[in-house]
Amino acid sequence: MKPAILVARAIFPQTLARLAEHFELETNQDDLIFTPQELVAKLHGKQGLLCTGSARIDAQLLAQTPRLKMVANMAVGYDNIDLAACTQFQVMASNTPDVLNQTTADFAWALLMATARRITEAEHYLRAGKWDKWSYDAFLGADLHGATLGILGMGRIGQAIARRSMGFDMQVLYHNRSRLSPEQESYANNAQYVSKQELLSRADHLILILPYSAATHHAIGAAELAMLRPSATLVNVARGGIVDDAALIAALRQNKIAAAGLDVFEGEPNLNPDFLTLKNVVLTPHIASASAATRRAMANCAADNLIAGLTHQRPPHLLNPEASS
Ligand code: 8YV
Repeated sequence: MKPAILVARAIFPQTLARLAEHFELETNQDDLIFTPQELVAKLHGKQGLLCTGSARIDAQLLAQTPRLKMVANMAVGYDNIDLAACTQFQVMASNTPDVLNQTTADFAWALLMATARRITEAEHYLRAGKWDKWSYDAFLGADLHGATLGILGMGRIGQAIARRSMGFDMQVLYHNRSRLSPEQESYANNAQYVSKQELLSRADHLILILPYSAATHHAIGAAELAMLRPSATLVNVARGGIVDDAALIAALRQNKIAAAGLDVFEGEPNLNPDFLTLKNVVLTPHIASASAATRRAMANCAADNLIAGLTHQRPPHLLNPEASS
């Protein structure tokens, strides 16, 4: 008999077909977002779960899902998963790294360019029929070429973002838990390691791409925003909780920074409605990895992990090897 799994979110039919070769599936192609209680009920008798960040996997859930052996997250970030609890309950957990690095880096640039050059604000003006003449000072933005790019969090995606700055002749500064190797710094357009304070005070454009955890909660709050230049652009393609959104809204309102490009929000998808009243923001609904090819690769990667984990092989992207013994 095939093991039973829950695919907790809607997914490509091809991925479901592949999973169905190995498992009895319960699917959710209507893409309902389950409450924790609903998730526990759906997981009854299931050995595997394929999920996204909308599923919180913690000790409370795991204590009620004794058959569960493996959770495959379709995301590189896994702040929704309490890894220590998974290990305690001998549940393997996996993520989908690497396949999304380049696509997410592309998007970070799209958001930076749209924000610094006020593209969505200008488009709204045009669509509203307000464009009656060219003006020398309409929609003046900030240059990217020759500017200093700051990157907070210099993992694989951060390095891919930095590399793209070569074409804009930018100087790259970064801050990270640890310094990169000389080879990695050279790949990342000769990025220079600096303190967080120096990064904030020198960046013309600052991109956040660090994992979310208790340690990085509100890594950018009122104090950090005050260190940024009034002309600075802030881009967040990491996680909502990294920025204190109320403090960011205040800084944007008071023009303490020039603009922000945000793909992630605290409490998303229920973002702070004050964001919608601001002109100096570009807001997107958590789509940095959303290219057709990359989302397919992420789905395949999550499926590979699940298939391996439930067929006595080591999942390629196992996050807690201690749980597989
Ligand atoms: C996912 C992401 O699409 O990989 C991540 O960490 O943020 C996105 O690529 C999203 O997290 C799905 O929950």
